[in-house]
Amino acid sequence: CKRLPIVLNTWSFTNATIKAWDVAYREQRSAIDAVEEGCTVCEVEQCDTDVGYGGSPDEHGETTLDSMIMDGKTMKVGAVAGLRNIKEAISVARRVFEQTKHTLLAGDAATEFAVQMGFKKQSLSTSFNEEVINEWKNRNCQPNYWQNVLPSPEESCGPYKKIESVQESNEIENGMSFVNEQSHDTIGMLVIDINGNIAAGTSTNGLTYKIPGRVGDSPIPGSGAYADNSAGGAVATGDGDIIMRFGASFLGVEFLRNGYRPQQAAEMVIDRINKYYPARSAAILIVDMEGNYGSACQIFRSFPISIYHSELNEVKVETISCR
Ligand code: SD4
Repeated sequence: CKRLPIVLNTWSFTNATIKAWDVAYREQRSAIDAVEEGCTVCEVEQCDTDVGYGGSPDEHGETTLDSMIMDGKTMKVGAVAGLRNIKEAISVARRVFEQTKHTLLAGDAATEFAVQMGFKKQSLSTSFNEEVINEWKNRNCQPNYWQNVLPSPEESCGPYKKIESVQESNEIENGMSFVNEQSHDTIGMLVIDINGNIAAGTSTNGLTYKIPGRVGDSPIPGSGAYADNSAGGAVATGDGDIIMRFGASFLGVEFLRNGYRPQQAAEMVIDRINKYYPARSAAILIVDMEGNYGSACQIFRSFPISIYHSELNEVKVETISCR
């Protein structure tokens, strides 16, 4: 049975789901429009302070944005990574998709592109960022994402020096923070429109205290999201440094192509990650072209997804427990 159109996204970001549903169902517009406009809701609302401006500051206190959008009909992708000083990350990604032959623009130059496209340059930092960074400095900058390095004694947060002792190194490794229930951030959205075309998108401000320049899985095609009309789509959330090592979303869609059902495919993706990194968080949401979906996760205690499709009268949140 086909439940189209259908909108699904990570976490209980239901306003984003409802917006995408309105675009895909009431306005009967394309999946790609629905993904852009749905994810934009989270960029404006700063969903969980973890999408959009003012959240997840890097070590320097700056918020930077990662986003991508992918069309499963044409396999076109637009993405931005480490986008600075522009709030509308997924719309800039859409411009990369529509106005260029490139796939992914990064950093200051991505900002320059966005300004040329008419987006307004503005600070993404808020007083919330300052609080988060001050609190971190009070904890001597632990945990953070360095490994085998320590802040030099005269500075509380960097410059960092390499450490040689195994004991010191273990202490840091064990104290490292991973994305958890309190610090999840990414909206990943999948939409199949009334014409049976699928699109996928992500938008995030990444990980708190990340090393400046760090890019997560979210803007990487096949890692944070993937969509292909001939098989289905997937979006991932969690510890992007790990998720991208497995091309998790691509992998999930390939499992669909090989005949696995969405739930099996999702579990197989998490199994693959679990074999190497059982202590790092990861969650995946997968949909086939008929609107059947599945999800799986590890380390997060639970993983809610928001859903709207033609058999429902309202948006629904389904939550699974993680291993
Ligand atoms: C990242 N995957 O930048 C994102 C973060 C996230 O739930 O999804 N957290 O690694």
